[in-house]
Amino acid sequence: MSNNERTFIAVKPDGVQRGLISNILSRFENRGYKLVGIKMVIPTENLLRQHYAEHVDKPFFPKMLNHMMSGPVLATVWEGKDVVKQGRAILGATNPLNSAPGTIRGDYAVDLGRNVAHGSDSVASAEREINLWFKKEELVDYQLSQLSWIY
Ligand code: RTP
Ligand code: MG
Repeated sequence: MSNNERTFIAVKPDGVQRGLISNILSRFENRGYKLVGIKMVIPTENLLRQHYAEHVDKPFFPKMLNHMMSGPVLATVWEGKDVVKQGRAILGATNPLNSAPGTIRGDYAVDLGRNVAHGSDSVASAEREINLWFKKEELVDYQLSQLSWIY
């Protein structure tokens, strides 16, 4: 299993407005994942239509689009062993009413449309989403010395 796997995690506008950024980042840092990209973005409709391509024809899409464009999103890329799957576990189930306490959604959300954060659902989606939200030069390659205590 690769220590260089990457995932795309975004704090949605509701998470940003509620001041949950540092809490969400610290969960990934504390777990031992390396932050390789981070920026604030107010996403365009075009970006969101590509990001959520699998959902564009669903009835909830217009409402979701509206919400996601309503304010800044914190876009991040994290690297480490099994980070895609573990990232989804850290987020919790899509519907916060099914998310276990201890997960981000299980601790901070009750509404499906206001579930605080996004995480890539597969390694292939992660690659696609990272390329969509970040330019190559915005991702930083570096060694984290504390990782020798984790791996
Ligand atoms: P995300 O992409 O945001 O990380 O969420 P997810 O993979 O856990 O769930 P997904 O199926 O990809 O759904 C994307 C987002 O759409 C909203 N949603 N609303 N029936 C509805 O009203 C409905 N279903 C999904 C949620 O905010 C979900 O996170
Ligand atoms: Mg999804």
